[in-house]
Amino acid sequence: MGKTERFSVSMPSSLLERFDIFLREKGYNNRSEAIRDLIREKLIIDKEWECSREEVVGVLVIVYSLKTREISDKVHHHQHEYHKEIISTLHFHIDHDHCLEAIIIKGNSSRVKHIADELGTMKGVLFYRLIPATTGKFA
Ligand code: NI
Repeated sequence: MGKTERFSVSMPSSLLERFDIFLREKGYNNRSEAIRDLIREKLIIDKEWECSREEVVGVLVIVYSLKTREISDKVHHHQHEYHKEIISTLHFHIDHDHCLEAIIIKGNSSRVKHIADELGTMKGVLFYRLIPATTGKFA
């Protein structure tokens, strides 16, 4: 880490109260540590992932309902189409009718996003979120 600088921040006290609750819940020792992490995440990690010319890795989480006809087969076949990019899939049976999958995708960021959007917007998929993963080497 290079030189450290101090600055002051103004915000409504109601927002600061919520921030302090967040700190306690997450186990941060002080506000500076939490602010540094939030800024790193927003400015550096997301940006690094988006702009990287190298391969990136993302974890796509999807939840789907088995009540949608042939959804399992469709989700499964779709992943075979991207077998070069999809490294691994964890399948979890949430309850009688719902499955969750955590799908690890590797490639350039636009390709990873494209694959995630295709899977996430399939009929019967109730929830999807792509988590950009990074080594944080520029943070
Ligand atoms: Ni299942």
